[in-house]
Amino acid sequence: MSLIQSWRWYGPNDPVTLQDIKQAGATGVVSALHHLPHGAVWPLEEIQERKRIIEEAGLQWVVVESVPVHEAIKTRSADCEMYLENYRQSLRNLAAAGISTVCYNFMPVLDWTRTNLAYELRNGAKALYFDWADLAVFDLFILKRSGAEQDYAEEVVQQAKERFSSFSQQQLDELSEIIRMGVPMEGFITLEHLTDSIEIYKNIGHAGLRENLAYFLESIMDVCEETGIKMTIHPDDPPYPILGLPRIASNKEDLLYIMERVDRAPNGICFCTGSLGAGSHNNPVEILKAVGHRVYFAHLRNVKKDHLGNFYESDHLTGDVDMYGVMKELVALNEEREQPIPFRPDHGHQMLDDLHKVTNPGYSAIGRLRGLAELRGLEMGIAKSMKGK
Ligand code: DNO
Repeated sequence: MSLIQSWRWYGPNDPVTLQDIKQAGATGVVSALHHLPHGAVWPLEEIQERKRIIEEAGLQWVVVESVPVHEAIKTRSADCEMYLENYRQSLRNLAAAGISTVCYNFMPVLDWTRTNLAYELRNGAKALYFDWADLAVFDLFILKRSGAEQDYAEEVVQQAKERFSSFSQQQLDELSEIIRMGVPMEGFITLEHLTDSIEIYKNIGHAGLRENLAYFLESIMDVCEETGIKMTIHPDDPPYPILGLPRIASNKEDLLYIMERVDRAPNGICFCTGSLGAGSHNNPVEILKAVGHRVYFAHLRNVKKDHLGNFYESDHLTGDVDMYGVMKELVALNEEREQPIPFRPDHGHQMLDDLHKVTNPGYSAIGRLRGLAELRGLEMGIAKSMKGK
């Protein structure tokens, strides 16, 4: 039994079609109802409709990524109970439609964060990039967060000052947009909203956010157990605090804490090699060994970091993440499972024809097709050589 080779599809508005996905060789689709506002109940009919479209194309909807956790739950503020009930109802509806793996994250306000969506590689392809000095330009001079300077190395602050004086207004606006963007289909957060949220999370802190996650998990686990839904938390991306916001899913200790704190089988992990691998404190293979029994979904991609911790997304097999080691572990885990583990090539370079197309950052077709092909070959080689032993 092989892993389920999957592909993220943003839905009917995604410039990458289901036909493209089939040609790339994936069999599983990872999708979400991105048009629904965060916190709304996902109606059964809409879930069924999405499922029908995917199945009609000859594919299978294997993971929902994501059912977003509303900020009221993350901050445990007014209306939290209502949003929890909505969440449970969405899970019931997904289960009724036959979908059983759900991805989510517990990152405050912002989802994944990059500072450049078109970092040009030597071969002309474009990759996503995270640069501390660019983040500091945003933090110090655009957001103007109080006390921000203390959060950066002196060298980074210096670089940020130089860059700020050389950037044009257009460059600054672009940087600001890139940082405030999460999932492309789900819009931007405003500077004011971000500033207010940072203040709210300051009071919640690391311990408070952990409590809020535990509360969230405890309040949905019964429904998960009744319906067979498996939840998978996506690690923080990047895996350290940014903009003064607390982070609680950034390393092995965090993931173990989450699993042990709410020690129930549906409380699982989306193992994202690129997110974890962006932290020099993390060894993804070692983390997978520690948490593997609760990994129900994987994102496979690679990163290359420099001495300051800046990183770009490298080719899937080459970079700081030992992809061979990760795949070996995943294949072994998968052998033990009744249900195969889905993985998707997470992000890909914008390359070849895609350089001339409008694509969703990280989610163009050809770069992911390359990633999937490489990962699929790696999986096959490992699986065959393991059998031979
Ligand atoms: C980025 C993705 C994330 C992920 C969410 C899960 O490419 O990995 O946006 O979907 O964080 O909730």
